Amino acid sequence: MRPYLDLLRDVRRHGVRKPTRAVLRSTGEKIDALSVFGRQVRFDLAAGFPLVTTKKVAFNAIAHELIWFLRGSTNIAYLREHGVTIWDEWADEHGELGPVYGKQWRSWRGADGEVVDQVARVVAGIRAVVEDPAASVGRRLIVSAWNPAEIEEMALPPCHTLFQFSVTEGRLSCQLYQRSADLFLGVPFNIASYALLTHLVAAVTGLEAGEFVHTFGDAHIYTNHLAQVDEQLSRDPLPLPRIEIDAGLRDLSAVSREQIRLVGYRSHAALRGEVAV
Ligand code: UFP
Repeated sequence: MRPYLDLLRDVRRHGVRKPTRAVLRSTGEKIDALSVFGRQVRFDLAAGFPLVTTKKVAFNAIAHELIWFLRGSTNIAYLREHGVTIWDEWADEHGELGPVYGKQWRSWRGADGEVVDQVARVVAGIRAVVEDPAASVGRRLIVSAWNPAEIEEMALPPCHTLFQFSVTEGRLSCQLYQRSADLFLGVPFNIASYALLTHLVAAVTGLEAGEFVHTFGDAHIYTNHLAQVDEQLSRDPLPLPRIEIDAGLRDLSAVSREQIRLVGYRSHAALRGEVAV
């Protein structure tokens, strides 16, 4: 997890202190962040599954959230059933979040009423590239969650905004553009989520997982997380775990938690930090 820790150190040292719109829920206090604009890190997925080891990260919540996105859901009922609370703060009294990731990924509404399943299209596109490396979709394998016409209706404008796949010599790579990144609390989740997505898409298209490339807009550390970040940076990373995907997986809409196994995850102790909302 060196690339993540190097980025954390970079922003801790060189981030510019800025006011933000975020407040601490406990006190209502406005919170500043140390911030940089524009960074990129990359993870070779053959070298291990990039789950942060310098603190304990809740992989189960990450896996369930991704399954929930892939089902196209925007209601927290599925997450609640599985004890995942990460979206609770944003949901209305019926558990609805508005047209967030699941809606945009699986049923983007076009201007003429056409409904676009971006995930199904991208999987079909990857299969076309496997058949023919010169297929016209090869450099167009994109899923966008940033739907400008629907941003106002979303509980939170998408942080992980757009991702692109690339097929090279039997390996599937994925690059994410993340417009805004809470490096201490959000990013360990985001890295693991997209690494897992890359493994899942590779599994249903008969490819090996290649690289996960993570590109950032505003990458920041909230000032209420500085002590935890310093503690984390004092810890030595441990060997990475592996991920195993059930060989029978065919349909991304029907992935179950049991088809995903995290093997050999060892980490330092959890580090708590209050989320800025
Ligand atoms: N954030 C992440 N990753 C996520 C997510 C949110 O880092 O997956 F949903 C953080 C980034 C930022 C805040 O600190 O949440 C969103 O605030 P804003 O919309 O002002 O960028």
